[in-house]
Amino acid sequence: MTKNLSCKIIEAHLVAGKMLPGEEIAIKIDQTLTQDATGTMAYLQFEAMGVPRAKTEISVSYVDHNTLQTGFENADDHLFLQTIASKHGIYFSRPGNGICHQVHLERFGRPGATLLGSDSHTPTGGGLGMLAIGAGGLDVAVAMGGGPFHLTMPKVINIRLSGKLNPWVSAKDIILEVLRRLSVKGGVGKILEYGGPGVSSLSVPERATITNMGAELGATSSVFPSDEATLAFLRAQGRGDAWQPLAADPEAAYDEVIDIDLSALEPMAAQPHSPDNVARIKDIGQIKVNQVAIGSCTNSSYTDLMRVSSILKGKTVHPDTSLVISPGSRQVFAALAKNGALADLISAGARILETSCGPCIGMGQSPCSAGVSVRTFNRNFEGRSGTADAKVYLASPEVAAASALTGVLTDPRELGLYPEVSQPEQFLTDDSMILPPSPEPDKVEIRRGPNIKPLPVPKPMDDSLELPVLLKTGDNITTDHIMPAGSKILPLRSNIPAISRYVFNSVDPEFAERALASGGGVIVGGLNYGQGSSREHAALAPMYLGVKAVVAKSFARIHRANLINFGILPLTFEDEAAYESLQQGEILQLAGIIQGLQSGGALSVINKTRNQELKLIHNLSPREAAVILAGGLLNYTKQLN
Ligand code: MIC
Ligand code: SF4
Repeated sequence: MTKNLSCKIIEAHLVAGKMLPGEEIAIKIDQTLTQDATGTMAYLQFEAMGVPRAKTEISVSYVDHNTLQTGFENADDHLFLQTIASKHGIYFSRPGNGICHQVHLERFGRPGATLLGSDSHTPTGGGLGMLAIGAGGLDVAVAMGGGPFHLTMPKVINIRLSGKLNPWVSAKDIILEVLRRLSVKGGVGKILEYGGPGVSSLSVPERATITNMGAELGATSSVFPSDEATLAFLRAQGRGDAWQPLAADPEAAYDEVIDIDLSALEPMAAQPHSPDNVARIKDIGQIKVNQVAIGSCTNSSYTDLMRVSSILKGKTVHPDTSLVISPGSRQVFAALAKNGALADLISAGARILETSCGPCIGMGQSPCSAGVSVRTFNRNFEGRSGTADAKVYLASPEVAAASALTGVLTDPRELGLYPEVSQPEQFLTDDSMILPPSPEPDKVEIRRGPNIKPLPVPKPMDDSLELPVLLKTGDNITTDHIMPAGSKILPLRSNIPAISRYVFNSVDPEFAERALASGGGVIVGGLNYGQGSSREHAALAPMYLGVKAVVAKSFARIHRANLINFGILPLTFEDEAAYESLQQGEILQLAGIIQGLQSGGALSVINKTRNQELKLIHNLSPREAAVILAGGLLNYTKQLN
């Protein structure tokens, strides 16, 4: 039988279930990654499971998010992460070594492997032909302990690329085109598998820009074949032996095919406040730009930054525009320093930041009030930059660099000749900032600063509940709405009682107080509830405040899984019209929950305020229902052992 590439990788790792779209399957995980903002919880959970050493082929703990040390919290968390990694057989990538996805691509990823990461942009690894999936920290902890990863078997969509990109049009424009066509909900329940004659012209870092932003479509993963370009990249990393060729069989079947002619694409941007609000730069027009930020796990490879430096060389950024650059990895940073490109960037007036997520997650460099910021990043959700009324446009490094020079949003084709930049034969590899685990784990003492608070664990689900609707939201609520990030709140990631005070802070600052005062409740959401990040804090903190169920029109994949992992019921409406009538403050009565969950299907709920029946669907697999009833995945896993 002819098979597509995604099914081949899944089949080679299948532990349970049937590979039919919509069915629950379980796959073996070869590699894991965590970053610091989700990692502290993931390792506390791993520790609670009592497994002495990670059982994967390789597990890596990165520090890249919380690097602005404005108090003791982040530094304490780094020490905790370093020591717990050393003790439990996990590699530790030190702060300053780079953004997890970029470094993992450079140093650890391999075609054909499965990678589970506690960050939604883990599918970046798909650029190398691996099946890389983002998940909550608890799922990653289970995978480190040797457990399989459960997911709904996705549909596989073939994105067939033909033609070749024109000068000044780049990988970012390809994924912006996919977002324009499919929207931020368009990838839910799907793997986007790239193929076609256009693939061979794209390097691994370009492919990684595309798979990275598959997260913005809500896709389970995105994957490219492994070919000569993959081999060239791995050889340049001194890892040619990790290569194997991988591709879909000729005539492989797909659930859907989408054609994109690369030669027809033009420079584009995603306009505020959604990554799918895409238009051509020439149609958006020359709006004034206050800030340009270049970097993030989407666009900070060697070739991206070399192109930026060639564009800026010998010129000066516009006097009204601030340009900040954060290289994606120490490898990239060192190469720019060595070949003089860094000097060109500095001379042009760029403000150079350390290699980390930085402004992408609001860790500094917030734009001015009502400012326009053009960013090479992947998310432009309202307020994420740290400035509530800023307007963020997502665009390629070429558009960003051109706009930094002119001070207005600029189609880079106006700049003339496109600078030729190629991938080096050999990257500057140096793994001295990646610490291997200790050969004497018994001697390692785990350092726990006062910021590390014990992990709250939910109670088993009650059979009946009577709860108020604490909040009603619209469509496409992001995890940045539910659990905001930024330099003030991120340092509290290992302190759930403290961080829970900020749940829904930008939507309704009184939410946390109201939830605590009512002893818990229900959240009502629209379509694609919980899109965006993998942060399990968006489930863990509401759980701490007493949220027992979220009733929404539909859910984003990772957030739904996180709700279940922390014992919160994700419910949908049998009839979406019921969403309209449900209001904040109304009291819902759920009865016969245990039987309702075990028997599958619908739950009967009474809206006591209106004295009306409400039909809600749970769609939980038997395993998921058992997890909820046990009070979350940690309790469930303990019950099994
Ligand atoms: C993000 O881009 O939103 C983050 C910060 O990387 C998150 C993870 C987190 O919240 O820690 C993600 O994408 O999963
Ligand atoms: Fe970091 Fe931004 Fe990438 Fe998230 S999207 S991992 S915050 S660079």
